[in-house]
Amino acid sequence: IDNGYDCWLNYKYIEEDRLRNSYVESCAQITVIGESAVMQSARRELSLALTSMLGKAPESGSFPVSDSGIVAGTFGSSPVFDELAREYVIDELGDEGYVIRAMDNDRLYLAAATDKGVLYAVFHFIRLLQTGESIEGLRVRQVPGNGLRMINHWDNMDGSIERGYAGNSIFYRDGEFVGDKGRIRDYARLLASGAINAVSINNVNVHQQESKLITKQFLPEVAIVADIFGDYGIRLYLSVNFASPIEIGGLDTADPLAPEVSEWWMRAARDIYRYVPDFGGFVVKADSEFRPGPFTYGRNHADGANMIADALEPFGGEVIWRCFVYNCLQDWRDRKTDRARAAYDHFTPLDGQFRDNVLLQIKNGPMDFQVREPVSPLFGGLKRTNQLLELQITQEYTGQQRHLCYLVPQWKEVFDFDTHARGQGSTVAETASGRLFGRKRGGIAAVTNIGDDANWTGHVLAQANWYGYSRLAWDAGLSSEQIALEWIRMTFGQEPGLESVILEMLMSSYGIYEDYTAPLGVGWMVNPGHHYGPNVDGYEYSKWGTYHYADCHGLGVDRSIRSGTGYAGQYHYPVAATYESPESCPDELLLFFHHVPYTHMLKSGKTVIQHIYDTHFGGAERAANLIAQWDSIAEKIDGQTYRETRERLVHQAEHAGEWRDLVNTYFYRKSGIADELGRLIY
Ligand code: GCW
Repeated sequence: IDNGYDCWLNYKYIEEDRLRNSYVESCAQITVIGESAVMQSARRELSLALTSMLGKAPESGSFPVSDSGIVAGTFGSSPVFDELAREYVIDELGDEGYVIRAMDNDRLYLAAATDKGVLYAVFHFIRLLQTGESIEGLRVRQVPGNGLRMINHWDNMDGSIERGYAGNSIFYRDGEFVGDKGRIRDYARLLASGAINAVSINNVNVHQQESKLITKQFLPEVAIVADIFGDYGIRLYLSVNFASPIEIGGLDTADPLAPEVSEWWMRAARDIYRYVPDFGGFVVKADSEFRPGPFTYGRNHADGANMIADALEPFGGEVIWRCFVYNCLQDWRDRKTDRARAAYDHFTPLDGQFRDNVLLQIKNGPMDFQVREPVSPLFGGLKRTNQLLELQITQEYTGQQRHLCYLVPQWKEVFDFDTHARGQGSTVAETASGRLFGRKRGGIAAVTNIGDDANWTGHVLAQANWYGYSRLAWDAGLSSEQIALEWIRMTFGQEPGLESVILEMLMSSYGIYEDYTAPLGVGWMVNPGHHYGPNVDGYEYSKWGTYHYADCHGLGVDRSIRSGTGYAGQYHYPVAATYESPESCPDELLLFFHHVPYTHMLKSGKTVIQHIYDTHFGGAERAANLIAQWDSIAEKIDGQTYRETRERLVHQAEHAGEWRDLVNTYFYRKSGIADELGRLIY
């Protein structure tokens, strides 16, 4: 059945004769040189893809290779690559870059410095066929924009997933690893097709059972899973509990400066590497939302991270230390404390103090994956510390995979944001990768949106976010449209009529979602706890301390230097100046930075209150239109996918109406200002 299980790797038969025939000849024979596990994965994949798309199994070529066909391997593995090796500077391709070249006669070379690079070349080549590209005279050279391209899981061992909206964990059930690991292998394959090279497999909130993942009780199973990922060039990481020395080690302290604590971590590291020689390292959430951390002992985060990093260093492991550290219980009378400031205030004073094998993982915004936030000023703030940009693929605040929300455009804005840390052009893509300040380690991580649902993501169209994330992680310069198009063609086949409709749905969806939810960057108007559905005052009067300060005069948070929390001052000039004044602050972030009256005039020429009404009426209407768009391609999509997706779109349309009514009604009654167009507001 075609229920989305294989996602974009379903390798549909290419119906169009001309196109298929244009591939057949070059692909009749394949030679993949090398027997490592990664090379075997590459060979298996290439043969599977060609057999299925071209309707004929390729012959496996032997060595020395015949005149035509595909030859894949590492540069040193055969003299056939010598000419290529002379042409390309192999050092510049690095460990993961690759080339694809049509050369002499009808040969196609897929070559790289390492096996992993060859695997990526294979997936790239397959993608060209899936998307109907010409392979004549191919000349591809690819080098990843980010060294670390990671997926984070928030899976718990009871099988649940924190902020998961697509079923249960594919790794665990009832406190144990799952027995049948077939699905994990399928997953590794999908990740490798997007050149993901790292995965952490348990929640950053590390509970009791999960704390034991680094002990002999679970390490044999961890090793099996690590091997599966290893076959696809992916390194495995675990989230650890900072208080492990107490919780599982029987010590009475986890003080990072206590010798018995660092000895404990060294022993733990030794054990892990005995089972998993290629273990990636630890992800740590410390002193955050009630998790233990160095603050308990009066130490700072460099003390904490470095101590653990030292334990992993001899084995080549690294510590990914999260910067999501803030006071989550801010008193409403306190107008100076600002959650948005927290990460920068905690971590910039420590810049330069972290070990080389520590990366600080920084959420894209200063708050928490809202539909609209400014980019975290920590990206331009840290100069002598490795960084990792953290995104959230799982749609916690963006519709929980019941609403359609293609997030690639949002992520593009993050990558393109100019921090001005070293003058113009200091984009997040440059800082996070490490390039801007010449750091060797850097990259990007994202919280996955998959679970054990048959189609992995619940909403089939949410697969585009998963796919899109990996493509951007490789090359942040790709456009949202191109990524969407690739995904559509690979997933649904090459069908022009279908393509334009789904493309339009995806590309409009982020704007639609933003329109009917919290306005102008203020965020947080959701139900506390599960974060789904409208609740304007949900957080306003809770203990969590995230505010919009709406009253009868106006709304928004004053984060200016002059009269507010000073958050705007965490950016470099001229960004700080732009945000500082309501006149220059971009409309979409106005309420994040300023408290203004409802009659404040936006750059768009509308008042804030009229903007709220217009976007909410418009957004809900456009959400409802998504159903008709989907229906227009009903015949071109398999029945199950069509129906399941339609159900979600219907729900979204209704729910968007609820958002519209709740938000409009709230602000109408608060402000007492009527809608200029006299539409129905309760
Ligand atoms: O967004 C919040 C989520 C928590 C999450 C936390 C974090 C894993 O609501 O569920 O905890 O962020 O990123 O640590």
